[in-house]
Amino acid sequence: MERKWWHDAVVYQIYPRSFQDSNGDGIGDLQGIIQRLDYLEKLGVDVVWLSPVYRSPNDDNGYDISDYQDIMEEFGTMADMEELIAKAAQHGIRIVMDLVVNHSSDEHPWFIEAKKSKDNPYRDFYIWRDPVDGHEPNDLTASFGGSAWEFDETTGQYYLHFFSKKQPDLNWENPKLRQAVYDMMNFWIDKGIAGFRMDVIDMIGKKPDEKITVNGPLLHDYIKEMHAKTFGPKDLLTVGETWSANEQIALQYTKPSNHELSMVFQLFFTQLDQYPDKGKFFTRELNVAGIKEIFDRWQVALNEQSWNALVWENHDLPRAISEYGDEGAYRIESAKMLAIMLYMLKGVPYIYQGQEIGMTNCPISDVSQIDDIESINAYRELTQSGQMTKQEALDAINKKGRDNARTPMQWDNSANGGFTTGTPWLHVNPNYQTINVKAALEDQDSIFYTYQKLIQIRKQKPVVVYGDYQMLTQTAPEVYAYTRSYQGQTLLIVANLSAKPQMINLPQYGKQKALLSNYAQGIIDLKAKPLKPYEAFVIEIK
Ligand code: TEU
Ligand code: CA
Repeated sequence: MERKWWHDAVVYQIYPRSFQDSNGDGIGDLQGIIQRLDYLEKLGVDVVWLSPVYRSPNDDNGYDISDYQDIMEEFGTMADMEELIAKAAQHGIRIVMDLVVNHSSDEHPWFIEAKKSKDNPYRDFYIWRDPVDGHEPNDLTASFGGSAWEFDETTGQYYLHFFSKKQPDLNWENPKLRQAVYDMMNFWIDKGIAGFRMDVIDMIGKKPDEKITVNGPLLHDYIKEMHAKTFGPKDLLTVGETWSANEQIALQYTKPSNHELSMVFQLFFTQLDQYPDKGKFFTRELNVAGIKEIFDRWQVALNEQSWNALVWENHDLPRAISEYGDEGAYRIESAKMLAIMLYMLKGVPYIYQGQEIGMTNCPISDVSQIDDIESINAYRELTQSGQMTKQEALDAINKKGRDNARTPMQWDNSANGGFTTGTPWLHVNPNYQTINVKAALEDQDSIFYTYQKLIQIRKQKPVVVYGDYQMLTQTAPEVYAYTRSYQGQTLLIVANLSAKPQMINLPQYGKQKALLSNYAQGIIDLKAKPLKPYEAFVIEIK
């Protein structure tokens, strides 16, 4: 496969609202990110993916855009954005923007115009339908609860919104809308960004009358057109958020010969503690062995034909330690295991802010403490429908709610974790006193240095980026062991995914030293080697 600059890149996702406040208003901003570029360079990341920084009424914290070509006032100005791009480059860091074009904000001028009349030039930038027997056109529902159709009094029609009613879906069947999106993308490409993360891009081919919401018939045509008219002729990184993509569909998006995207996120592991036919707030015991099965399947499926995106956390997901590791006695060991297991696989690592210092979920005790519209609506729907008691709904939100990932970055043990000198827009996790960047940098055995070392190994050893992947099958279901091999060099990675002691028996590898481990290791004898809870290590086979 033709080599690309991003093949050996490491991406760090910043949720700007919660990263660093520079002016004391309690809200993170672009100047705050600029202040922290030294830290990102120390960690060793090459790319920063910024969650949306465009003008927005913040109904969905920036994923509802009212001006794609201007900066949200709370975050700063376009001059700040241009300064960030330039200063990041001085630190060897490129900026990837979040492309949110399945929908806009209802405060975008396009929608304000479209609402005025049925024959407004912008009417067909959105999806309008007549009532049927005085009701919604059909029973499509929105991700944040309720119907996907909102009635507009002015013109007596419904408009489609798969997220909040302040996020009207854009009509991709309209070539004028598509061209307006491409013009906006080229505006940002001309500013020197390095690519796009594409928000729910699997939805832009929707056919609402046939109730097709994802993977619509023209989806890949639209992406090929976008590729040709914007990033394709450039050497940019593009990654799709495609909840509905299995491995086969992922290949359709990402095989270079298809001229679509560089990568898509595999997010199936997020459902390992959920039911197949219920929403994310109905959870059950985590299927630990399923972690190995899913990651192995995607490694094998994409191996030589495409490129994986390796992710545990983002701004929508619970903290990985809380979900797949242990917040208690084994917090540090489990955090390191999750990093070693994931980031030695083949693909581009994506690290979400705070993951590298072992931040955890932040439970709340009252619904008034919730910020996220998804959780607020879910709490109301789950309790009013009688599906859950108030406590059960709070427990579910504490486990899977998106605010868990959005509490402010914990920089030190000063007030508000050093995030702001003002009142933070969202509560800071009280454990900032002990879990913070300052403490991590002062502790050579911290989770931070495991992440830094994993990135260093990736930079020093081409086997990590280009090596063939092979899972070892003769291990317990909750032990994930695999090799990476390239030009005569072999790495062996072993991870006990569970809180239980396990055993591995790999006599073929004899006695070896660990390149990296989450426990102190002497010489490791791979024959009948006991594994402690969450024990993980990387061995360079000699
Ligand atoms: O998320 C897509 C999405 O569907 C998520 O809301 C996810 O389904 C849910 O959080 C369960 O995990 C993208 C953005 O990442 C998210 O922040 C936005 O709210 C959403 O699209 C709308 O733009
Ligand atoms: Ca601020």
